[in-house]
Amino acid sequence: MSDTLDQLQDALLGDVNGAGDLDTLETVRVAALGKKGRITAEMKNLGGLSPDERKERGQALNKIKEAVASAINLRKEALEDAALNERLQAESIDVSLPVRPEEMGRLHPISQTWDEIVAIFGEMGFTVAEGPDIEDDFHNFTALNIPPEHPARQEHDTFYLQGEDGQIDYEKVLRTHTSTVQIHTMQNQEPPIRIIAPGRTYRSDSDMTHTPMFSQVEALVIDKKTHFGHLKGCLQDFLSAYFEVDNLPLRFRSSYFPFTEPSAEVDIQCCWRDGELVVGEGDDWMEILGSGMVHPNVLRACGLDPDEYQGFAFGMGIERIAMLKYGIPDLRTFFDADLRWLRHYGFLPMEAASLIRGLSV
Ligand code: 2NM
Repeated sequence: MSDTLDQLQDALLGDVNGAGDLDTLETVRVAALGKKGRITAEMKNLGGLSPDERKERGQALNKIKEAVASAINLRKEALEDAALNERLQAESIDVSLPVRPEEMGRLHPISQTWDEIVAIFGEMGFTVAEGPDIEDDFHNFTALNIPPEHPARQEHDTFYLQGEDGQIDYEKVLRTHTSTVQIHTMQNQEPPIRIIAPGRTYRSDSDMTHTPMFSQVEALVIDKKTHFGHLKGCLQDFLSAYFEVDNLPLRFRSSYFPFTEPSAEVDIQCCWRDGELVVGEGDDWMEILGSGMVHPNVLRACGLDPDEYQGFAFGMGIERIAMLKYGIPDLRTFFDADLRWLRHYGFLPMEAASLIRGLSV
């Protein structure tokens, strides 16, 4: 290859590698390989040469052409990579920036209250248990010491499902309480047991203070020596934490449930001030939940020996304790799916319940 062709190749490669952007590179490509480019011009000159010279110089020019073309491709890739990186740099977003406030959704008060309950009992060593919404007669009634013909069955306003023949199937009920989950747990798990069962429950009842679907949380503790004092301590700790009142005064009133003996309803101290409920002060009492020592018949129905094991249980309505804590006056509004209501009573996702940050902000 002659000096001049070497110089031509060096000059063209120098131009290619010196191109600082894609536009410049394209100009360089046209100047070398385009119709009026320098290599193209050299090719045109081959016609005036002897056959031997033409062959030799033609091959040399082809090599230069290939070298320049592949150098252009390499340079193009490098410039495109650089351009992409520059764009990614410019487009990077700070994911720690707050969400635009006007687009923030809200947690429903039931979700918030549910999370608070789970956080408090979680800290106390309880785990969350769940079960199906559709249950059989045994889990919803019989195992809970509510035999057929027991008046409590009427009081529960039970929803039964239809069987395939279109008749009521008394073996398929929408659970009227989450005690069904406690029954499953006692059947399937060796004590010690320490669970809460939050979930949806159903009763055919609808007025100012009742909705056909509502949420409950029930708790169950079973061990060899679990006694009423443990129940009192557990409720004292839970209710004080939930209502954020140190040593919230409680009152245990003797009561009756088929599934517990003895049974007690629990009231919290409160008073009304400017039309608002104040918890932990004054001389009024507000009923908050039902509780008791699990009835020996219930233990037996689940395959536990009442001479070996005993324990306590309690249950409360989640909507009800949400209304009391957050001043929501009407139960039925929980289920209206009214966005204005949700904006007012709902919670920002970042305020999610935890015992570390405090329950409510
Ligand atoms: C309540 C009140 C008192 C309760 C009992 C049981 C079970 F399955 F262990 F027997 N679970 N929940 C119970 C006891 C529920 O709700 C007002």
